[in-house]
Amino acid sequence: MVEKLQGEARQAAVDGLRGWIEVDGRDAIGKSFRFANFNEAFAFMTRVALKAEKMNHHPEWFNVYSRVEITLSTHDCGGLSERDIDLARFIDKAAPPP
Ligand code: HBI
Repeated sequence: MVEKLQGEARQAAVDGLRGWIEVDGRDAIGKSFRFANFNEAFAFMTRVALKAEKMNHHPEWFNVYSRVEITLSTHDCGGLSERDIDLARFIDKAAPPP
């Protein structure tokens, strides 16, 4: 069973990330990414998808052309877990700097 991050541990974990914000109305974090074009956006999504499969932990996401919006939450615990934090860190590394 995955442990849900709560209280100060949750706050510290989210504060340690770069630009991830609380999602309204649910226990999740989100971030929006913008790329030069669809090709760059999809290459990024491919890097994240391969990592997600390896982790068996998957993002919720939405893509239109060069924009990718990502929500991270752990369904198995009904909230945020260390898996979301790990995936968020990877995602930030997988996105070329603006
Ligand atoms: N991805 N975000 C997220 N949260 C989960 O709880 C999760 C997942 N991918 C696979 C997965 N859980 C499996 O453990 C099964 O629950 C499908």
